[in-house]
Order: sequence, then structure tokens, then C-alpha cells
Amino acid sequence: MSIGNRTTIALALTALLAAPAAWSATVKVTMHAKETKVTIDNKGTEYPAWTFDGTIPGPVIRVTQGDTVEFELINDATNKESHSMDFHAAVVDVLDEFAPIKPGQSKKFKFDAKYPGTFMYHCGSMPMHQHIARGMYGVIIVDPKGGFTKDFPKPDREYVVVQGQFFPNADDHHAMMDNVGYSNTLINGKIFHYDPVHDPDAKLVLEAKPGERVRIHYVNANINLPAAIHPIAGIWDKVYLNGNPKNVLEGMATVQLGVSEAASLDIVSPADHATNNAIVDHTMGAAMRGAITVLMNKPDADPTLGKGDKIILR
Ligand SMILES: [Cu+2]
Repeated sequence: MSIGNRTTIALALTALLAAPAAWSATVKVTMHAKETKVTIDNKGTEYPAWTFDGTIPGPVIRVTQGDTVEFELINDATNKESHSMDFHAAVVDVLDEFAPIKPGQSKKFKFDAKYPGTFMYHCGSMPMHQHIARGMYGVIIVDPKGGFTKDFPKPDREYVVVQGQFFPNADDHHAMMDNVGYSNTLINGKIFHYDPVHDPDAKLVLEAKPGERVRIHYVNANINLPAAIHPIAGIWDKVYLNGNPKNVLEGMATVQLGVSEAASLDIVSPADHATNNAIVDHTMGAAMRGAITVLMNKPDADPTLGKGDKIILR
């Protein structure tokens, strides 16, 4: 063996040992704070929302553990309010990275996604509860760098479901703080968004085939109320608190999510026939206000749903 070959092997070994670092990426994410009208139900009722990128919730961000997120927030000049970004997946300085910016300003910061899981993000500009209640929240998923395992199996489909409280009086932040005037629950920005049983105008449901493992990334973006997430006519096969594969529970009927808490919840329906589940906040006052989501398990389920950019249905 020549010296040259040994050098080549040594270099190859060095590259192999350094490989995990080489796999982490820098992910650029830009969002616009937009004060804009959105529709908050299936029949098109408009509401003066404050949003990230014009929707409630904002865009789903997905990175891998170890990635560096380079984030830019642009507060559009047409806005009236200051806004900010608070990623629950970040370990930074609340007075620096998460500080608000005025209309017409922009701000960049970066963070390393150290922990895997499902995390809320939201605006933290004052009054913070009003900025959240008016729609400035969303989800960042940090996939574990170890990938799927026996204890964290690859799901057949994934859906993001974000629950929020709706206050029709958008300006009365004092009432919001006391939970007064809370009229409805939003699921991904709409009342009974995926529930044609309680709202004939609902056009979407979550779909899967019988026997598929469906992972629901559920985030409680309520400003004041915990949520009790139960899949009616089913049991959560596995539950990953905060979406972290290490925080696993099995065979759970109902999972408590505190305010701002998230979990990744797996459900596997019977493989031999079609069934339906109603994923509810079992807090009845929240369910009856809109927090019911139908999951249809049927052989002719749309194969595109619950994959790629259709993990959140708009
Ligand atoms: Cu804001």
C-alpha cells in the first residue's frame, strides 16, 4: 500500500467521523407579519386577524435536529402594530432575538434546533395574549436526527392540528385576559374546520386508510385554557409529549395539553373495515365551540393527504 493510499483512507475516515456534522443544514425561513382579514369558519365569516404570512396558523416550519434556522421577520409597513417571533424550539435571549419590531422594520436571528419535537411559535409583542388570540401562532417540527426507530415508527400519514381560542371582539384585550367573550374554538384557523357532522359547510376531513398509523401533531395555542385531546372511538397508540421520541406513552385515551403545549399522537384504526374518529378537546365547552376534527379511515382515502405539504389542510 502506498503512502498516497493511506492518506486517502485517512481522509475518508476523517470525513466519515465528521459526517454527522456535515448532515446538519442551514435552513432559511422568512415570514411577514400581516394584519389582514381571514375567514374563521367554513361559510366565510371574516375577521381582522394578525398573522404570520396571512394565515391562522402561520406556515408549518420543518427542520431536522441539529439544523441551524436562519430566520427573518418582516413587519410589513402597512401594519399598525409591533410584532415579534418567539420560537419555542429556540434557546436564545428573550430581550434580543424575541424583541418586537415596528411596522416597516425587519429583523434577523438564528438558532440551532437542539431538541427534537413539535413546538409552538407565536408573536410575543404586547399585549401578547391579544397577538396570539388574533392569530399569530404556528408550529415548528424538529425531526429527530436519529430518524425513525422501533419505538418511534414511521407514520403512514401526519397531520398538524392547532387549536386556538376565538374572541369576536378583536380589540378588547382586557376581556381576553379574563377569558371573557371567548365564543368559539378554532382548529387550524376555523370553527369545526374538519367536522361536517356539526357544520354542513365543512368541506375537509382528515383522511387515512384503515390500519394506517396516523400521527397527529397537536398544538394547544389557546391563550387561557388547557385542552384534553381524545380520539373518540379510538385510543392513542403512542403519544410523544412535546413530539420528542424519548417522551413516549402508550395506550392513552386522553392527553392533557397545557397552554402552549404540543404532543405528537399516533392512532392506528382497525385494518379490516372503514371507521371514523372524532378528535376532540374533551373539555366540552371547547368541543362544542368548534374543537372537533373528523378522521375518516376508508379504503379510498386520498393518497396525497397527510404527506408533504398536505400535513396541514387549509
Ligand atoms: Cu404580533
